[in-house]
Amino acid sequence: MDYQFPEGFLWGGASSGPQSEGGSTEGDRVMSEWDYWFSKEPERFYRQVGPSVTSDFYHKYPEYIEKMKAAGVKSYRTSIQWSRVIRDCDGTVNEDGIQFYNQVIDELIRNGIEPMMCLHHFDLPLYWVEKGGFENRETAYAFARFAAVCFGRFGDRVKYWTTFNEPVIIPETGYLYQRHYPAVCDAGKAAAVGYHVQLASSLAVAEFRKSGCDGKIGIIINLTPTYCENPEKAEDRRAAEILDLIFNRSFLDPSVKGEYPVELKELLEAEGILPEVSEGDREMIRENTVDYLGVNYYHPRRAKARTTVYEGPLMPEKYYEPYEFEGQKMNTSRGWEIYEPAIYDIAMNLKENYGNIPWYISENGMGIQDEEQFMGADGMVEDDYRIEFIKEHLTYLHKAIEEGCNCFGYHLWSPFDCWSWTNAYKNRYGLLRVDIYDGCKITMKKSAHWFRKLSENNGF
Ligand code: BGP
Repeated sequence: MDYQFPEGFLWGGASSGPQSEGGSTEGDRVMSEWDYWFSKEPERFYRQVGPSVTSDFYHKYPEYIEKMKAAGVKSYRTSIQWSRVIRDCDGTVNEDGIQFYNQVIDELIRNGIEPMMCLHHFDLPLYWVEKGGFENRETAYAFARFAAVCFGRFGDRVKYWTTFNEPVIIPETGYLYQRHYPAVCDAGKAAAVGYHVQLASSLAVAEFRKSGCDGKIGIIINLTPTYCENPEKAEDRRAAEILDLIFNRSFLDPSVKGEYPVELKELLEAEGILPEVSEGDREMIRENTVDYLGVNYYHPRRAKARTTVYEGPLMPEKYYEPYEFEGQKMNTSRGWEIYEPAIYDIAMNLKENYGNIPWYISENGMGIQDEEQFMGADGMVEDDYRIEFIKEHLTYLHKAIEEGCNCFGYHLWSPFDCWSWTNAYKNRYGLLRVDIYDGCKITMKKSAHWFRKLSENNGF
């Protein structure tokens, strides 16, 4: 064994409620922003496939759990859909939704799989979208009430909680880059939304502390280490620093340290988009930091100083230009750079600048288009590229652990193929193949067999 991991290391899989469950109208679930957006603008979605079926986990969860276990998955990170558990703005609890998640949690535990529950994975119920979503501060308080219901109903068995998955994506893709609802470009709104999401997270942490649950509460942040083209050039370094502030430190600092970076405040102030802060907010954020972090890592960012004057609406692009270089590895299906050493850099940053907070990889993975082309005669997908991808990332993670970083698990996105926002089923990520158009038949890929050994041996 070349790479042995610490005892008790969690080898897991990550998915989310809206991307796996389907059963979108069952158990009296109400519409979420995704159901709504799809009903209005189906052309935005790859091959016009929406979120109503996804992987059909709602009906097939016992089979998924059994097969995940067979693939060596020891912990399963998913999300509780707010739209399944709470019916309206008044907070009416939907007992059918509670029963569904109770069954899932119990089934996971029965199979020796640790349930890890996230409370928001890009999916706001429509009734809060209609009130302005996170543009409206009220949504933050409603989120905390929903979180309190979940702690009360599931907190006796769920030990790992997280408030948000990739909170920066909410302002980034919904209010700047227009890939999520409401698909507008408005930096002022983006800043306010980001602030309210952080407030919502801190309010939920406060509810968790009050609940008396004996688990831990964290947040899942997608970290994109930012490298500049020429570290000798102050302007290039500055471009990378600004991106780091916007995309990484905007949630990392308040969630872990309880305060925003001064430089970020100055940047927003200079642009005239500093969000309104109400009395008591600062204390709420300062006093309710997280116990641990989930880190989603897919790709880095590459920045250099702008060579031309930026014109157009206020966007991060005002401050940088991306650069490419020879030998840059790409996942061409997804258009993301593959850069494994970044996982080590993330680990060292958390160790040195964030008090060596406990953390785990809550997502890392490789989506491949037309994956059936790699299917052997026996019908098994021979996904050696996925095995290599995992191994190469783990090599750097292992090095960081040897050097004292506090990482306690690795979760692959995803244990099974699932629906992927506007990309629908274009790219497949799973250890388990799901034949979406054949009753969601589930089969093991080569990587599932490999992952089982990885998990059994606690290394490779
Ligand atoms: C993360 C999200 C996941 C998942 C994953 C893969 O950012 O948390 O929900 O979708 O990325 O990305 P994609 O589905 O866009 O290919």
